[in-house]
Amino acid sequence: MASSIWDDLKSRQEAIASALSESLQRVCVDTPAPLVEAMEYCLLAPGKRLRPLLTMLACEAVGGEPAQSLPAGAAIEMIHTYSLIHDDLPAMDDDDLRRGLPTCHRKYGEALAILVGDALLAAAFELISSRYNAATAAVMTLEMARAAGPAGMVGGQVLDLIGDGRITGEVPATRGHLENLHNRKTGAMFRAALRNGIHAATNGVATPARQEQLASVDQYAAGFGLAFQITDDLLDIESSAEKTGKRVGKDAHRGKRTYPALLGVAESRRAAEQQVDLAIQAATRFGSAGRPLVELAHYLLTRDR
Ligand code: GRG
Repeated sequence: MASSIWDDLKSRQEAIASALSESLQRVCVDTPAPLVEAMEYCLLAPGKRLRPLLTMLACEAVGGEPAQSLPAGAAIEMIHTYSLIHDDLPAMDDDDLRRGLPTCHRKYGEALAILVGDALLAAAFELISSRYNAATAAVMTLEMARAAGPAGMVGGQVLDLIGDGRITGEVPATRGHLENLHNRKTGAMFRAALRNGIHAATNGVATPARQEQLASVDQYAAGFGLAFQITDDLLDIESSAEKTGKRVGKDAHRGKRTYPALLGVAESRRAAEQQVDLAIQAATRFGSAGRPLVELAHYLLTRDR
């Protein structure tokens, strides 16, 4: 199962890889060489490219040309990569390994790693503004800024670090809180990736079908996001650094609040299956054009990285 979905998605991943290289060249005109080198090292490292794939698959699901989604997909991958670089810093998760390679600060030092993250975040917005018409760029910018900002990914990271005791504050040890945290920290970015796929397909024009399409991808993102996070927690227990390309076993070591810690492994697996079902229900509303989204949701249950 896992290999067949990647066979189906291979040509899309190749198009995304080219778009990432090309996008970096565009935004790195007259840029200091060490910064360009470190940006390339992080952005072009072998990630799964789930977010640009979701952008492309949502674009296709509503009849858009896959190529229309590429700048938006590259932009969301830049923001995702910035978040990984900053998350790996000593002040946050303090990790040595990412995407199978030494983390950015391990390779280039903390100062440059912070700046690579800052540069990727700004570059994402430059890319959207320069590659789409004004209406499309405006709506995509809003989606990305909301997803990445204080009420989205950064807010989710703050809740996570409060739970770890690295930021002062109080958070409840409940499943509802864990879901809220992950909806912000990882779910919001999946949602923006999918929504921007629809905006790319419709050129920012509010078609009569758009509200319904957005509602369907929102439901897909909610299920996909939680299933992704639950399986990420399970991989931290069950997989290896060789397979995942990042350190494993760290959650239990830190006493982190995770799905397996809260529900146990078997119940976590069931919860992931339920969330995948919700995502699949949403994707089937797109008919045969939503088939790759169905397969990508299924993949979460068998992934080993
Ligand atoms: C530092 C602002 C800031 C935010 C950090 C997303 C995030 C918030 C931190 C990442 C740390 C982490 C392990 C989160 C759990 C889920 C996650 C986002 C895993 C990595 O995403 P994948 O599996 O990675 O899509 P690849 O490398 O395949 O792109």
